[in-house]
Amino acid sequence: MSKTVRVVENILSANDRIAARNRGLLDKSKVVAVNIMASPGAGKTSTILATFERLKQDGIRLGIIEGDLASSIDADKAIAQGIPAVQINTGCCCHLESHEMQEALDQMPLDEIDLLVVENVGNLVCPTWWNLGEHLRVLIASVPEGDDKPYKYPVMYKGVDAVIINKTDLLPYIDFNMDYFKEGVEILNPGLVTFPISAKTGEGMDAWVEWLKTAIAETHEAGTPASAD
Ligand SMILES: Nc1nc2c(ncn2[C@@H]2O[C@H](COP(=O)(O)OP(=O)(O)O)[C@@H](O)[C@H]2O)c(=O)[nH]1
Ligand SMILES: [Mg+2]
Ligand SMILES: [Zn+2]
Repeated sequence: MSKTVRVVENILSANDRIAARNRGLLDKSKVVAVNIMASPGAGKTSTILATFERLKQDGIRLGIIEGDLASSIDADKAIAQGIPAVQINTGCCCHLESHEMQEALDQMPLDEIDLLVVENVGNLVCPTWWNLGEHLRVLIASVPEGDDKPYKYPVMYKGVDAVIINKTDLLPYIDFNMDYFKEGVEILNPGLVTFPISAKTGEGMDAWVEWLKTAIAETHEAGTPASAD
């Protein structure tokens, strides 16, 4: 095995160790964490905020960790909605790592949160390699990016629990074959659930939010031994 490969493996296993600690802290605090990944501009922030509006009505207590190369623009939007938010600026790094998640968790009021959303750095290449300790991973694709993205970025599609296809309000204006897109997803990740939505109009949001609520409840059940209650 070459030296370079060993160094990369060591970095990833160090990342996994901190991720396991993060998961332990989340489980202890009964917080479900969802890692949201997508290319820049797919609509991560818009989808998250539209989702939060709905979850708030169900009394679900929310928090968000925002990963960006620079700026606090997205965290400021969440704070304006009254959501506890921590911004991580990665400088020139193209993904979030578990030690950054750990630092953000230290600043979060975990006892007052049921669902913690992590908006990862906009990038379709590597974020799924980096375990943060999250329970669920969701990839957001969007109509203007094109229907061939599962075929071109297979690693991302293999590493997630659900795919959102955002900006369906633009379907009349853009050549996007939904069947072709979904076939690509099915080849890579058989049975993976997909949610066509428009964060702008609200179309499709109900099905996505229902899935998320069920996933939160199931994660809570799995993470809580029967004797603890
Ligand atoms: N037409 C349309 N535009 C959207 C939708 N969702 C987000 N956008 C726009 O796409 C751009 C990027 O959105 P943003 O949420 O910041 O994406 P992010 O970079 O992935 O967080 C903004 O101009 C949004 O207004 C949608 O469902 N339909
Ligand atoms: Mg954003
Ligand atoms: Zn990266």
